[in-house]
Amino acid sequence: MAGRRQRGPAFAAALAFVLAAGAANACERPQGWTGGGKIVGKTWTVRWQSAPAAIPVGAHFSLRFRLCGPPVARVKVRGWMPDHRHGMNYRAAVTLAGPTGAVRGLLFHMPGRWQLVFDIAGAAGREKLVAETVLE
Ligand SMILES: [Cu+2]
Repeated sequence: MAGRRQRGPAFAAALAFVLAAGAANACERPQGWTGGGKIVGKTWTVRWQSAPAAIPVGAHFSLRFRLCGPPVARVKVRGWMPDHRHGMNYRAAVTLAGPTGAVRGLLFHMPGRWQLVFDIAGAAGREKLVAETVLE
């Protein structure tokens, strides 16, 4: 296949560059975690996993996450519906223990496109990491 043949030395070199550049942000999936997601930002990368694994509509769910990057001082997690320009009706509680954390009290109250937003702050600056999901 032509497509496969094109993945020659140039592709390998590009991949090696990406891997080297991203080494600090490789952010391995914590042991025992399945599913969930990974959001790569400029300063931080977050691995997250929800419980239950399939985010429900109209029921509380929780998250755990691990941040890779410089030390973190504060993390806020919220939901946002970009098409409707509203967030959740609840404020989630984040507990942070070093680079890992847990979020309780998330509730996406209607079907549609939701963003899961991590607002991260530390001495290195601030960053917003966003994952998107569509709930039916
Ligand atoms: Cu909405």
